[in-house]
Amino acid sequence: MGGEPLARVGGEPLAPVGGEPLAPVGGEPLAPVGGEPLAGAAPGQAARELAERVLAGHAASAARLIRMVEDGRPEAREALRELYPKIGRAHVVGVTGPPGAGKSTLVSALIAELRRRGRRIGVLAVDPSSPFSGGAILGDRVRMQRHSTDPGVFIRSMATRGASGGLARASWEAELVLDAMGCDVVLVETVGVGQVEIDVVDLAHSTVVVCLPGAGDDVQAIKAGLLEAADLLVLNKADLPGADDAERWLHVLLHSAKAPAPDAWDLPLLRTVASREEGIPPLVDALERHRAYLERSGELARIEARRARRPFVERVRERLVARALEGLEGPEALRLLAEVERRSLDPYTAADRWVEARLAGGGGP
Ligand SMILES: Nc1nc2c(ncn2[C@@H]2O[C@H](COP(=O)(O)OP(=O)(O)OP(=O)(O)O)[C@@H](O)[C@H]2O)c(=O)[nH]1
Ligand SMILES: [Mg+2]
Repeated sequence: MGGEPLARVGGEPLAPVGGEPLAPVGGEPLAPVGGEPLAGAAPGQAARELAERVLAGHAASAARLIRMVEDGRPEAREALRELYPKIGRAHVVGVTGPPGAGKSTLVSALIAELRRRGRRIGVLAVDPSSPFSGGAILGDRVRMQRHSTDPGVFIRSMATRGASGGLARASWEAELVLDAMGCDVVLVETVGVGQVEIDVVDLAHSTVVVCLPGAGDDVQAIKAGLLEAADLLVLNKADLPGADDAERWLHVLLHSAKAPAPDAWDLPLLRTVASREEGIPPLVDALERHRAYLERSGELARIEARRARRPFVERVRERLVARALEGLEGPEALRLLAEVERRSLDPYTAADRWVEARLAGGGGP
């Protein structure tokens, strides 16, 4: 873990707030941000103190804890354990859609409007380490820069480090930290290119799918399952030629989907020009209506159950994999392997035996 230079760049806080300098914190994974070294105190104590600072809304401590999670530091787990019972307030909004649809510009415009309404905002810009990501983080930095001195806005970019599990994992924890530091709304931006954004949809209470005029590939992206994930559909770049056609087409697409039950959420289609901040207040209104709908309908409880299940399953998977891989260089494993080499045992049976033996010896949870 850690060490790949690209992932490092993506893992930097985009715009640390609360008086932090904007300059990235070198390549040092543990450079103490905010000047509170972790060394010295007992580990449990230090983790508790870090958790307290996060709960008090200290941005540099939040950045630091997210970094610790990404680096797989065991103290991070202790701090998260402290935070977990105290959170669950934030409205998590996923913003996804095809590359270049204007997601970051829209997020920036949403921040401005939400700030006008007095909300505290956290932003996670998830870089899927895809071919599209080359300039994305830099672009995001520029677009969101104007909020970097606002202490009510905390922006963090995260790399997925290749593995799709890595995305769900670190972004789940980062969202938890942002919630703990008092963010009312957490905006999570991902490029809609595949499985990655579906992972993030799993994290969100409300998912905004951003599309743009021009049909072709984005139509495909929407067909590929994004539409089913959408709670709000935004046609951005509504200033471009073809916007009216795209809107008509999207309406057809929406209404060809199954008719919603009378009390179900009616997926709204909104037009925006994010670069000119046009159409943003109706979008924020719709987000607030969706949140209210989730509460009223009981859907929120279902989403919370999904959000609780995901990290649990991930942790179980991690623990089991770690346990099963223990001792793979030891004599028992080598004996099994020798049989596989001699072809007196096939690798499937060998693996079954190994895993069963490892897990049987492990005791309960
Ligand atoms: N004409 C027009 N251009 C826009 C609008 N919104 C964003 N843009 C431009 O579209 C380009 C891409 O915007 P981004 O916000 O970076 O798009 P994105 O979806 O975040 O891009 P990736 O994260 O790289 O997938 C930028 O040059 C924006 O200035 C809009 O409403 N109208
Ligand atoms: Mg972007």
